[in-house]
Amino acid sequence: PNSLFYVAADFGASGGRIMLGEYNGRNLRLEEVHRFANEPVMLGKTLYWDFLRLLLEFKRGLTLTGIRRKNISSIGIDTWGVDYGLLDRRDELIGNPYHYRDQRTENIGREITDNFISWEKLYAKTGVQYLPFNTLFQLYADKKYRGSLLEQAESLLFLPDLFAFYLTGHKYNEYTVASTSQLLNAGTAGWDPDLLQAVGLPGKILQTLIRPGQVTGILTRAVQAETGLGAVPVIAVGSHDTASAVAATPLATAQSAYLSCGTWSLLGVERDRPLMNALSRQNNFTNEGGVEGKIRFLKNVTGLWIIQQLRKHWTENGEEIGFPAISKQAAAAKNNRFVIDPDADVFRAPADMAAAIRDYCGDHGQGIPRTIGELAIAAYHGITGQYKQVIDGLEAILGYRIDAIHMVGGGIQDGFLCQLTADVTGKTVLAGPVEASVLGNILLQLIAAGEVKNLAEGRELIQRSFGTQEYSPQPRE
Ligand code: LRH
Repeated sequence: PNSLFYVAADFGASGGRIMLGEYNGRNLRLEEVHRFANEPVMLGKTLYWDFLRLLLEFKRGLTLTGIRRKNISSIGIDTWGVDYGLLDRRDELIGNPYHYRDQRTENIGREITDNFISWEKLYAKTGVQYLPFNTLFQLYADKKYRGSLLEQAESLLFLPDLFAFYLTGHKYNEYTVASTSQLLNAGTAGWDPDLLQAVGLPGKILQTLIRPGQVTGILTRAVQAETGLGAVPVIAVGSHDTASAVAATPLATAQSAYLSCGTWSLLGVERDRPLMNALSRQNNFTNEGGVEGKIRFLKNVTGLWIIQQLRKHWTENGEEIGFPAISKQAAAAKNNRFVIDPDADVFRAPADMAAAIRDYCGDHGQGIPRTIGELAIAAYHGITGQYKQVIDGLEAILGYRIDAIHMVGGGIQDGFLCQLTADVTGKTVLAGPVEASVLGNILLQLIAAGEVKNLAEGRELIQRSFGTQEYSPQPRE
């Protein structure tokens, strides 16, 4: 039989990629078509995504796709969560989408929970973890600082919805990405009108929620002309990148955890229902929406962001160094006692990550890390130490032992990180696939097309096609 071809557009905080998935009825194969950096722009004091550039790279990727293959079955889009664009009544983009690391949300969560709705109540309603940049908080900041813009807004589209809109002309909000907003009610999995009312936000901007696995439109004639592609359908996939990554994780047992490793580390389990209680709230676990009606019960750990920012710092200071070399030097660091708390506020968006780590270690009586290896090992210890805490928290809340951790995403190309994770947590690590978000994206397209029956069958396909690599925990000195 002839192969089928699917396009996945996957936008992460540090880069995007347009990939082709080839399905021959038995196995899945990936082909990279276009890869590009995602470089946010500081405009004065405000941090924005370079949305126009990202859309341009997306369309360039589609053009390159069309040159390789004429018979594209469909396109799926996934991106990071929480961020959004606002459209006015003429469907024009009002301003450029803000980056979730922008400072304008500082103290906003506090202001809301002090004045409008307590954190206990907000968590009980939404089941969403406290992160300073939850969409609810960002919208409140918009209202506070740029009220006139919010007044003009007719539609809110999360980033994947926004890309899809510019391809098809259709507006909707896909459920998995909407579930990161703190605007959904965990019980109904629909918008929570009380919540918007409590903080005085216009409910009309929210769109119809759609579930992953649905056709949402076809490329507009203009985009067809621009890219050389035909009337290709766009499918709503698990458009939150983490939802796609989890969909493609070949979980070995019901007691397995997943750990999606990119700029962020997302560590948790898949469940059939949300779980909100005092313990989950105190440990700041979130209930995000997954594909096939699943709930992603997980926690955000600041992940490779720290290492990415170290690399940026070194590069800007004339020291070109790649991730494999950083990892190697960390493993060989002479003084390897250093450890940071990667989730401390000082690491959210420091101008100089190396200085931030030196200050942190100095302030915590560890001495000053100086070499590349010492700075990096402080981050590795911090990150894997958090993994251990999250696993302990999960086991306490769930009341069972996690028997393995599936690591997926770009970060698993770092074997040192995988081994250290096994050693620190004492769990077997099963690493793979690397391109989890892309594969989850394609999987949902295969399910929508009826080529793959469901998530379980899809995960078998992923395991069969890509396999996993095992890291056993070694005793630590
Ligand atoms: C990972 C991710 C994560 C969100 C963050 C904003 O890419 O989507 O799940 O919390 O970005």
